[in-house]
Amino acid sequence: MAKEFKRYLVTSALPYANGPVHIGHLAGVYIPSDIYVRYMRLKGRDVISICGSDEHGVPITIKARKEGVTPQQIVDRYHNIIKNSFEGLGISFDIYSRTTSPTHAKTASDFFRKLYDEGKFIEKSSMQYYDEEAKTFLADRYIVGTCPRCGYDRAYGDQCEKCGSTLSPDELIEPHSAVSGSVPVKRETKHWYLPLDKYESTLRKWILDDHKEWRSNVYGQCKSWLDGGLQPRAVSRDLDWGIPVPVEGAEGKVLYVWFDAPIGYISATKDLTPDWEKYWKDGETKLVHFIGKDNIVFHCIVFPSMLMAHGGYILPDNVPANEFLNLEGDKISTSRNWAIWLHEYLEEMPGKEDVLRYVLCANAPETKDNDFTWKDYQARNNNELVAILGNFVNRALVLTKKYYDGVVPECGELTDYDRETLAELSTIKASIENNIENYRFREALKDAMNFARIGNKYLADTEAWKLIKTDPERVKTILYIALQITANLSVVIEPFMPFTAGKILNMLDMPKFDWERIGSVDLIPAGHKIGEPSLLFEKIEDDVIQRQLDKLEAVKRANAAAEAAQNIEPQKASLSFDEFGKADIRVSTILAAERVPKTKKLLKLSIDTGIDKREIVSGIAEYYSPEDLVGRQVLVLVNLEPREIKGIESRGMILMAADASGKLVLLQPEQQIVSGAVVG
Ligand code: B3M
Ligand code: ZN
Repeated sequence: MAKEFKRYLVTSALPYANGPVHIGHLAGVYIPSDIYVRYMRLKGRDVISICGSDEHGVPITIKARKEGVTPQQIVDRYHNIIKNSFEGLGISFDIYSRTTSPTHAKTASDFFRKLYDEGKFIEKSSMQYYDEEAKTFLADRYIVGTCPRCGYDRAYGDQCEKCGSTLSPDELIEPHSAVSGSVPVKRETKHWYLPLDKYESTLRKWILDDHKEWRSNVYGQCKSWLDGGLQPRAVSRDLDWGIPVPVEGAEGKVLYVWFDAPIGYISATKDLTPDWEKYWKDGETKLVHFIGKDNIVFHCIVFPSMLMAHGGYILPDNVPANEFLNLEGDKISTSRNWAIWLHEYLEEMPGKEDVLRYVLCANAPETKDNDFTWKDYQARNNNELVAILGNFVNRALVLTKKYYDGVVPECGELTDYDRETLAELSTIKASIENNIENYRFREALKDAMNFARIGNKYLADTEAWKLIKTDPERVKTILYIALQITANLSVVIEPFMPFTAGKILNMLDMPKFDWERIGSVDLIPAGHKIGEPSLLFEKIEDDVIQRQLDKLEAVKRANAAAEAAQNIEPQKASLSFDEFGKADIRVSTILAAERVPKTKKLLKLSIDTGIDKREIVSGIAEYYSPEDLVGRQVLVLVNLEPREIKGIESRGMILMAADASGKLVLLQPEQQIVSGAVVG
């Protein structure tokens, strides 16, 4: 069993306020952290859950520039959307703060100043990219170029989103400014650096020796950073959005967002409680950072180095970072709008908050990247939530209503089978605890669902509906036990599905139970009258899923069109009138069409060109069915030299263009014209 701490400080990565939250964020960070803290609260532990918006940094200023508004307007907008949508999903932070708060400005500024005063930084001038047109230094994402590792031509100065490599602006091939598009020059500028190398040996011991229990993805990433040798890291930027560097002669410079953001955890705690220091400075507090895998180095190496440089703070006990969640086989991407946005989900799927929480936990990318599909969402809802959990609770309550008018019957003598069933519940309790305390939330959820499986099996095996005629006394005990399992369920599923837990309690007409009472058989007393049963979950039909798939399909099309717009072919070499005049293009009518046997793409078309009737073989079978084509008018280059294709003499070419997805589209005269009319 894990060591008990006096109190628990749980942080969840601060989402950038440059866009809404999507299912990738939820599965990676916020669902696991919420399960963890809800469990801790049920255990009666002293726990606080900290989060807030990360409102500084280049992505926010870029978004503001694009929309022609101020960065403040951007962060105000998204802070509210994010905060409300978290609440809508039942994510139960004790505080959801923001890094533009006055408390944070002071905390981050003082933090920097203390390190500065104590000589913990290196001051260094270097040559950095400068945009002469926009008159600004180009930090991080303001500089774009080709990735030296994978060749992606829209990599940023700090990272390539295609291959995931961490980059520095100097590594980019053919760099240009994201502000003006111009080619930048190098200019000298001064910055402050935190010498991470000074903390390397302490970090090595702390992580590699003392925290071998960390997840292998986290441990492995830390090891490879440490083995590669740590370098001093700049903690300031030339930018006009952020917390000003609190030092003389630092005009136009702000704290690097990755210096200020993690301090945001501390300032949010200050805003939550005057007792904040005991959470951050007492060795008996367990600090846990929930993050996505792209944040590992900042939480395991950079922030701990900052805390050590400052002194007085505890270090995290664990950093359970998840891998990534993909969507329908594709990487989730904010810029390509390839995501399911939480605020939209809540609006489009009202009452289905727990379904999403369930699916994202059951399918959480804990040890490897995982895929979210709407079909899987539907199947898990229908086959697991409806068929197992909802079904059991409904049967227990409806039978109680039917046989006893909703009054909990007396428990008679227990059979061996009853005792075995109840014993299983206590075993599972220990397993859930062990799984949650070790950040294995998928396994913990399976355990919790096993309560419902056991309940279903118990009802099926004991067959109350048959016994009611022959042994009504026994049925009382059976339903008494079924109701106790239901009450137990309301506790074990609370961390995962708080809305459903609340509904069950409502139907039982009972207040919340203590976690430690899981496994008890006297949660609801005999004689208590339960409330009205109603269904916990409803089946999700195909049309609901299809609407979501159609929505994603539309995103795909829009992206393909945008991509195609970027890939328009340059104009070909110029052509004389004479040369053009040689091409004989005629309006023609399709008389018949059939597939060319043993091919996928080819159709044989009989064409009336007005001059004659002839055959043309065309590669459009994937886009048009033969019956669609008969009677249509098309444009045909009729004097192209004949070619034999699959044994058919094809005389001419039908004019077409490809749409954004590569699909071929026929070009048709705007109105009916006599076949043979000359085009030109
Ligand atoms: N905002 C990065 C991210 O959302 C960043 C996390 C900050 S946690 C201190 O991936
Ligand atoms: Zn790359």
